[in-house]
Amino acid sequence: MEDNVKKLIQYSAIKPTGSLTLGSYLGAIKNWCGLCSEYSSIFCIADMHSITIRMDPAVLRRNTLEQLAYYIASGLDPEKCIFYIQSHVHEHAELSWVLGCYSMFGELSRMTQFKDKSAKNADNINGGLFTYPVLMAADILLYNTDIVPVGEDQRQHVELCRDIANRFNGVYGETFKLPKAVLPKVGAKVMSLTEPDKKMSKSDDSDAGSILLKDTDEVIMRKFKRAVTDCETCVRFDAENKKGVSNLMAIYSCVTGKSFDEIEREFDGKGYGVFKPAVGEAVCDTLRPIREEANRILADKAYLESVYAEGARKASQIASRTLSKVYKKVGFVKKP
Ligand code: ATP
Ligand code: LTN
Repeated sequence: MEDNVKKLIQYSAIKPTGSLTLGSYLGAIKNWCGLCSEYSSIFCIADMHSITIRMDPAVLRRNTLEQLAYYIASGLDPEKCIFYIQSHVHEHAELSWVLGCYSMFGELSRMTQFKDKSAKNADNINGGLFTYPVLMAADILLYNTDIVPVGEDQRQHVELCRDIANRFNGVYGETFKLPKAVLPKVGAKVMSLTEPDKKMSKSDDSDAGSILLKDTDEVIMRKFKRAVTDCETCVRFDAENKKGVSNLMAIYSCVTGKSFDEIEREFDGKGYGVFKPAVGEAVCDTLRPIREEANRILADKAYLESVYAEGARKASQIASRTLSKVYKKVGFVKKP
């Protein structure tokens, strides 16, 4: 019965530029899991987006498989979701070209991620970095996506995707659905443990501020014990003046489900020497089963291959329909 009711579609992706972090998990993957029962779910490993920075080919290949293993280990079910690797579905590159012709130089120049990454990689400000959001719009629009669960940093790209889709629809008539970004209430921007005014990121030069999903309990505990706080001793949420502590509270809230009030009460009079290891332990308890399951899945290459082969087949079916519609609308002669 339930299968006859057409569900709305959630679509998201992560680029395999490094090992997934607690930020990617709390900001994106955890939210995907929660939405799975309500939405048809499609999750991509955006390997094409990864080469906007220089990647060692062997590392990119390893990260790609590792990321798929972590998707599954986090609780996403390959029987119910489509998982695929972006470069396996050629329609992404093709729709991206078309959408590039409906994206404006000015709007692409204004993207915060482009400005940040350009400043960070001043010797490699390539065309791919600039048109990155166009490929991302193609990813989303190929699948008639309704919602895109992402972290705060990707909100701007989803907004741009809507603008591009709207512009195209304005010229050619209703073609694309307009997708909406969906952010978690807490955890949409997990900050670095060592520099709490910077986002926790998988491509950071040093990983001292980032918790990697593959970190052992020991490493996780060490990183939390060294987390930057402030010179007070009270556990109180104040995102302006107590960035480090507020970030730790947000993490603790995400992994325990406790509210900020409850957390303040729990650590009343206890100080950071008690608070920081408690956050570390709660994070270990959340990540340990995921890490163990990911390692088990990663050892079974044949299983992983069957998942991404089947995913590419299903994704291509949907993507090719959308691309044909677009090619027709813009006036390309149908291939005999
Ligand atoms: P990179 O360092 O290569 O730019 P990243 O670590 O910033 O990568 P992405 O691959 O860009 O992570 O993001 C994957 C998903 O996780 C996106 O939806 C993004 O919004 C979310 N995300 C990443 N980092 C965080 C974070 N620190 N807090 C919340 N969400 C995050
Ligand atoms: N740019 C995103 C990754 C990404 C994505 C997408 C997210 C690529 N294509 C489509 C949502 C929908 C990032 O996390 N940096």
